[in-house]
Amino acid sequence: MILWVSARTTSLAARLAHALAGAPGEVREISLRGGESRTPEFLAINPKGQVPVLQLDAATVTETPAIMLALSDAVPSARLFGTTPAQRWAVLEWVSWVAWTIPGTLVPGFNPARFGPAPAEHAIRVAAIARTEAALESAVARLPGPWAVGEAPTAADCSLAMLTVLGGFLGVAPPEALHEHRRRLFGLPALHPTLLAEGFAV
Ligand SMILES: N[C@@H](CCC(=O)N[C@@H](CS)C(=O)NCC(=O)O)C(=O)O
Repeated sequence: MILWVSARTTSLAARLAHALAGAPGEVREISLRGGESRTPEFLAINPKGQVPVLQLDAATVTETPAIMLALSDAVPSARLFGTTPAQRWAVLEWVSWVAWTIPGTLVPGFNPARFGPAPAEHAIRVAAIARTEAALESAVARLPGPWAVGEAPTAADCSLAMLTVLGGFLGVAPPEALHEHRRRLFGLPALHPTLLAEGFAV
């Protein structure tokens, strides 16, 4: 399998899940700033021109929730979606919520010019920051314990940690419980090579 990513983007969640699962294959990084998601070669892999993308022998999978499921199917022993049907639904709920929250809540803050005329840009950014803070607080209220679902880290934790990283890029510090949650996840030795490759100190 090949997982295509770009450092410090939403692809971090899938990349963390890939590492958490100890999935085989390789991770290939492209530079979005360098326009590498728009090359004919990359568009042939993902016509949407986005990362993450997971290339398997059987299929090419895009969209983070689907990639998380494919990783879980590839390495069932990693239990990326927990151990029971209810846990599977709960993990998918978290992963989907994070995937939806990014464009609906954070993205206008990163690129306000796309969402309104120049005089409105500051207000768009301020509103995005407020929505991000509210989203993170709502996640704290739903966090049942050390991990998002069950007694062990799952794909849900990878998505949640990625959300706090992106929030940080907007200048939103995670609430203490999410900061602690991310520290717990990032403390797992299996994730350290990935974190180093993404430029985090471990
Ligand atoms: N819905 C997709 C969103 C993926 C996405 O937005 N990827 C961005 C990176 S943050 C991207 O590749 N953008 C292409 C570009 O900026 O050229 C998912 O959940 O995987």
